[in-house]
Amino acid sequence: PQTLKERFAELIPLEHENVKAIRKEHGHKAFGPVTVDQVYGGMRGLPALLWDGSVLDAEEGIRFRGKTIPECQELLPKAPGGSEPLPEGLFWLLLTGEVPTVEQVQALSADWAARAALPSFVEELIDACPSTLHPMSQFSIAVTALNHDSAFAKAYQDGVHKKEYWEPTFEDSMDLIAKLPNIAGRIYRNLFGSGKLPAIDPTKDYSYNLSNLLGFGDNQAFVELMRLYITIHSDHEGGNVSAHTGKLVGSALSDPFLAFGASLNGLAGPLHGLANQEVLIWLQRMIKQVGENPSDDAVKEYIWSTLKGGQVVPGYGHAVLRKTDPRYTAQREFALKHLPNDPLFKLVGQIYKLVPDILLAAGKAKNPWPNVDAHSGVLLTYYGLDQMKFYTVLFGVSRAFGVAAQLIWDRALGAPLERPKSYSSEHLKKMFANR
Ligand code: AMX
Repeated sequence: PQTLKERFAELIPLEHENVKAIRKEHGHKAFGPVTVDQVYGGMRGLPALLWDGSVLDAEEGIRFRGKTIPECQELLPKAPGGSEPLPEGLFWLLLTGEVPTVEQVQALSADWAARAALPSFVEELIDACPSTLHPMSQFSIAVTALNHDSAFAKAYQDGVHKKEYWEPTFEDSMDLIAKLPNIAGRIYRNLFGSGKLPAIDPTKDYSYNLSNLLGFGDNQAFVELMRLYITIHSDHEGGNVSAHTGKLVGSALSDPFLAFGASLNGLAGPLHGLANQEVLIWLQRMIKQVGENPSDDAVKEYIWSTLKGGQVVPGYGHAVLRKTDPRYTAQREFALKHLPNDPLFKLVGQIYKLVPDILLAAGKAKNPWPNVDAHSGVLLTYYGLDQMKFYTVLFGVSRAFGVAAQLIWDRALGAPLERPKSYSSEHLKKMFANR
């Protein structure tokens, strides 16, 4: 069967034509006004980026190449005996817009397994990190260091033609994704696990190998969780901090390792990917304060105390979404299937009933509903991965899929250096004084 690289190469000229036609017909048209408030307000709602893998609708949530999460769960190839989509298939979908065959997905699993080994100096770098260094910082260090062997950086130094940028970017992106399980597994074992890191099994899929490196390879349900987890965390259109950072840094022709290392540093912030860690810390504090089976009133009081303390309720709210995140719903359904009676899952369900009304009553958050991070930690905890400092690393493994797919397209389409215009407050005052 055709490889991903062969299929992608066929799509490049078609997409060049597509973009040319769009720009010819619509290039001069305006989205609407840009307000001064948007400049001060974190550019919320500002249309400014091209991102092909996924688009986020405020009400409906994410679609990967036009497909909802339930559609991906139905259409993408599964592992033998599994019912969750293989992230390999999702990567194919993100890059090509097409659903791959089972054989194509198997070939991708084998390709990634073959690329998975880390340079020994990167292993030593990870091993040299103090156990007090946050796993996300260790992750970022390791990914950045992979730039040592970047095909893109080398090709650029060798004077590669612009038209060929996509090819070493594709190779680097495949290497990047392939090496993440060994990085994540090594960090996890150094910090929390015991025993030697097992070898990658070249006959198994990516999520099995990741699970096995973390010490959960024997647990079929955990492996299934990883397949779902990596699929749903992969991409959330282009404006979120990790995706946008990767695209921005890549636009300077920094290679995919440097670009994605930067993404990880953004993902490590508590308002973005670190929220999955924060949710678990918040839940544990709640249990300590109100006990294991708290009344609704006790939970409400705890939520209010968070808000009154000038803190956010982690896992709730979103910059774009205005309804319950379908990534939350997918994880809730997984929990209903695999751990319906888990006390922590029940607590998360109880909180889901109480937080939105409180956030609405508090009157600030534009979206009172849960996002992806409100649920992921509870599932991991159930299977014994209860070291919450590690949670954002798993988010990072997944986010590489979305960022890498766009980096490859950006280099294939000759995306220019990003350079928006900024103003000082003094300048803005003068500009708008008489308008
Ligand atoms: N708890 C308390 N206050 C909240 C809140 C929450 N969950 N969500 C929003 N607010 C507050 C904001 O802090 C802001 O307060 P301010 O006016 O005093 O600055 C006000 O409501 C308006 O904010 P907004 O327009 O609704 O949200 P935003 O687009 O500025 O921010 C987000 C979005 C996600 C950062 C915010 O909802 C938040 O902090 N949520 C909690 C952290 C979290 O779960 N992050 C993960 C998001 C998903 C992800 O990236 N992984």
